[in-house]
Amino acid sequence: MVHLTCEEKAFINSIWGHVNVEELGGEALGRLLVVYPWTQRFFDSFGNMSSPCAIMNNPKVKAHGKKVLSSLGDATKNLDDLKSNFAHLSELHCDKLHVDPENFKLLGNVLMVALSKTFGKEFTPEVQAAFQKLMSGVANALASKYH
Ligand code: HEG
Repeated sequence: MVHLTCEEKAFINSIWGHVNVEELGGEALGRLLVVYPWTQRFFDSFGNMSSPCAIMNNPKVKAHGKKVLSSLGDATKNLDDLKSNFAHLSELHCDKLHVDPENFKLLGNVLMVALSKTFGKEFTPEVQAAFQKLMSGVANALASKYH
């Protein structure tokens, strides 16, 4: 289980206060699909993903990215109990969507890049460290109902 310090929580909340979930979500999910192309198979209803440009401009990618990031935003309000926060989504990803939990870590990777691109200098190493910890907690929580 991860434990976030008060300072780490403050870093996360101050960045999150300036996040545009649609923009950052589209950037992160788009990068997931471009950088790790096998993840595209979960989204075969999303239409044109024939090139990086098509993926990054695909409105369904943006819409789904927004969904994912909004759910992360909810988690930032519940940082001490990520496991119960994500219990339902863990069941969904395991039983219905059959998403291999390894992919949650990949989403963490691309989110770091998207955050760095968006926040530039503000995304300092210690802010990144807080987000890495958050995403490792999220990945664990999302994997917790797998069987
Ligand atoms: Mg998942 C649906 C959150 C990673 C594949 N994901 C969803 C939904 C949420 C969510 C909130 C909508 C649930 C609903 O409709 O009730 N996902 C979420 C988070 C993370 C994540 C917070 C973070 C780490 N998801 C993730 C990854 C994949 C994936 C890495 C696959 C590579 N999610 C996935 C699929 C759906 C969702 C295929 C259903 C999409 C649809 O058809 O609407």
